[in-house]
Amino acid sequence: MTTPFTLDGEQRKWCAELRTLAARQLRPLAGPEAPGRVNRPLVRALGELGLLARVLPSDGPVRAMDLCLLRASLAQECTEAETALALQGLGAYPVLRFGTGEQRSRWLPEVVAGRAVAAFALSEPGAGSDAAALELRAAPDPGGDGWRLTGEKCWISNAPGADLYTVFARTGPAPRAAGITAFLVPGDRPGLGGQPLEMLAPHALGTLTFDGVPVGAGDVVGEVGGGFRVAMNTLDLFRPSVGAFAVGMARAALGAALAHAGERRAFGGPLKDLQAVSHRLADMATRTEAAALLVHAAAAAYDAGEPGIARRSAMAKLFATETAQYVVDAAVQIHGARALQRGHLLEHLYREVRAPRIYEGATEVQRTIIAKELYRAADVYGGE
Ligand code: COS
Repeated sequence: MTTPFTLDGEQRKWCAELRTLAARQLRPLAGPEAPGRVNRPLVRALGELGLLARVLPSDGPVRAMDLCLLRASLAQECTEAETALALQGLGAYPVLRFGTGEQRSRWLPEVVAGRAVAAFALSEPGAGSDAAALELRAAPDPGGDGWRLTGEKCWISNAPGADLYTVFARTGPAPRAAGITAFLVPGDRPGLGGQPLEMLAPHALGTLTFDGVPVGAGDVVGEVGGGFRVAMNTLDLFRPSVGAFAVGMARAALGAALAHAGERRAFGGPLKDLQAVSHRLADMATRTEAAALLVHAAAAAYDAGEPGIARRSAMAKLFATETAQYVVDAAVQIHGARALQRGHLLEHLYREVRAPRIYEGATEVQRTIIAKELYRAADVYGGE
């Protein structure tokens, strides 16, 4: 039976297939990489299995629900595969949605096949939550009709080893959001460098340095001065899917906690018979279910073109990432010391679950977005 609040049979079947695929074919490729090194065999496998084509379809709009089901299912079995998939989408979606025909035909088949690695370069040392404060300068090129990029990006996933970057830079004197333009910058452009960063995340992250990197009109993604909209539209799509990643991690942690509470005996019986444990498990399950519902609602609204997408996306990301932190932490507590041993699933999830509360807009940024919308439409808000 299907209701508006459950996945249909087809979706459930696809999720089960994705989990099997992730456990059998992707997890074996998810070995530890050197800091800053993109796991290219894993990205290629995502392409060969046709999963990247579901994220970046060539024959229709990107489906937020597909993206969310993919991310939640992969995350439940293999977070490395989940993140590699998501980063290809995040880096290349601006090209798919706003790029020129030439940009799309040059890059998207390569990204979808997993042969080219994409990255989304928005954050800077001085502009994280306040994205409109970014300072990377696109100055008119004195020797041509394009620009030269000068400055720095920081905490960029897949940097510095990606093949293409969607880069946000300041092209004019207009203040804040109005002066920003998005560019597609191939990784081999002269003047582009960067360093790996060792972060509490298993995927590659790094800095990018731009030393007069030349870009032309053919590299602009969207319109000159329209870069902030490109960034925000991209984040509107990807934020619920960060929530889906979190739901996948919460489900994995809940599954581990349930199994452990059933097997482990203490005080004369299995842990699950202790009320302190059973109530904790009930809370973990309830919050995970609520997070999944919010993620699915945001994705369905996105696909249906409903209004209020920024708010719905923000709510889904906020609630699901905070929930996953709670659930993973509770699962660790139920397991005790063994969960903190290097190599344990929960030790891995405990490290993985922290960053999504910060990237693609910290929890506090999501609250700001929700509150802004609330104040703007306070009269209609309660009516849904
Ligand atoms: N879709 C389309 N346009 C949007 C938008 C959205 N979701 N959100 C904002 N805009 C537009 C606004 O309409 C406004 O346009 P006009 O000036 O033409 O009216 C412009 O963008 C600026 O909007 P606003 O004044 O609301 O921007 P702020 O500087 O206050 O910043 C937040 C808004 C906080 C939402 C933004 O800075 C943000 O998302 N920060 C987090 C960044 C982030 O996620 N970084 C992670 C990088 S990827 S790991």
